[in-house]
Amino acid sequence: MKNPAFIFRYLNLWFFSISILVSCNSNKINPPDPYPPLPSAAQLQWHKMEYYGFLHFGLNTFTGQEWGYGDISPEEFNPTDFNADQIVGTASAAGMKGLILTCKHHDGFCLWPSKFTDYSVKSSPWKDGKGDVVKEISEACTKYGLKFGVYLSPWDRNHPDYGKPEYIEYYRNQLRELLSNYGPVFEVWFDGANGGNGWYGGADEERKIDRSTYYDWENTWKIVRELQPDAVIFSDVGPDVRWVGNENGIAGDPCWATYTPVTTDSSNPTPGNVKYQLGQNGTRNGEFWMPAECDVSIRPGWFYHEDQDSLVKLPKYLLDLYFKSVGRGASLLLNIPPDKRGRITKADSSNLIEFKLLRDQVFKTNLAQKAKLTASNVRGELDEFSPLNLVIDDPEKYWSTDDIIHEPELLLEFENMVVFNVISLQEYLPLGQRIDRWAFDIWENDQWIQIAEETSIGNKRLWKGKPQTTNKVRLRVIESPVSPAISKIGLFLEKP
Ligand code: FUL
Repeated sequence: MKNPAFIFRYLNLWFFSISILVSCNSNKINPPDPYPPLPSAAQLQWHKMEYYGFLHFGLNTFTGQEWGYGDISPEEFNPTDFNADQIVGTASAAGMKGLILTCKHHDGFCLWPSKFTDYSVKSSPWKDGKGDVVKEISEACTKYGLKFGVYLSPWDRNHPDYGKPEYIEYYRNQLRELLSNYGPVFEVWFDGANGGNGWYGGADEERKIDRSTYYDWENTWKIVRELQPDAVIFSDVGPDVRWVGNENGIAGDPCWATYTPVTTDSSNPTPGNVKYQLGQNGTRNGEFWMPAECDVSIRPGWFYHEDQDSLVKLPKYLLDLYFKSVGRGASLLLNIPPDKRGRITKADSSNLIEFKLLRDQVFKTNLAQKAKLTASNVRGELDEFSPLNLVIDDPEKYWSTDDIIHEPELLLEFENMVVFNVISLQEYLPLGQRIDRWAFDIWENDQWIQIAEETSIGNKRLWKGKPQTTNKVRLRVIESPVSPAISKIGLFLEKP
């Protein structure tokens, strides 16, 4: 019989070698370490939506105002032919993934029969005071497969207690009502306009509030977390989605998904109290994952006004906005206000559908799918991180490199010449926003010609230029603090 000490040593050595092998191997197959800050599960779901609609509807629709003072009688609210199916069906046909409804705008009028005020649809002649716009729109969203979101204006120019602590109680009660009774909500929209003159139950005066403390946002937002944990919270300062800092539908370039909100003084950044212009670009390596949303109206006003029927944004213009919002890693929140009937007008719906057809035309054929894809480096030389992942229909797959390779190249070779003028790139967001800068070359007259050099990618980067004819293109990551993780590449041709 062998010496037990020898057997023990032998076994030890054996285990040691196996563990080295396993650890080498697992080093290789591990995905890259995430590069924080990182998106939450709710933010990742929201990123996928990219394009959704806004519905501004209420007393202003009937009075021609944009910011009602809070003194208009609920009797004025009387849509003659309200049709939630027509509104939501139009948004659905336009390719929108959700709708956010102004359940209460600054005038304080509620589109649902709130238990906490009479200043609502229940005091209107519409459906003899038995109607509920929030219910009808949210149910139609479920029917058409759209997500539903709510806008509850923090500023209320009707409420007698606005400016006092009692109003916060009222506001939170309303928030609870909306988040409890109308099914799943994907986004809760908190506006930054608050405080100023108003009716305030007849006081008819100016009421200023301390924007950094009055709403005690931390605790108000807790209600959203509690009642709708899958929803994202939008405001000038997120915490999940930030205002892009303008109402033109255009993100900055670059537009980082990360952001550190700051104020001009030492106060706490809150909605209405932040250097909002910084939201356009965000903050590279900022403190929070807080991507931008670009809100814009299809018309000059947020509410429907008949005299703006000839000023509806044109399909080509909307496509341009799409490139400058979604194409810069942000989302596009396009307002389509129902008219006095309670329907989307013809002018708006035909431009929306035309805009959808334009997008379909551009993104129908991804030429990159015809290419042979090779990369200067593939993480661990494993299929799991292969560049082939860039053209398959699986959002969980991506191309990545070994940890020490930060600036790799990707080659796309075609059997025949291709013509494209749009490049689309997407990063694999669960691992953070990793890439700082990239360039794109085409092969022409036996040499590489650079056609693009850009910065942020994030959820999506769309580049558009002149039509390029070639049989070989190259993506170069030229600045990145870590190994990149890219999930999609697209080459498209937008026809003139
Ligand atoms: C702004 C509001 O004051 C406008 O009326 C509109 O609702 C827009 C979306 O947000 O801050």
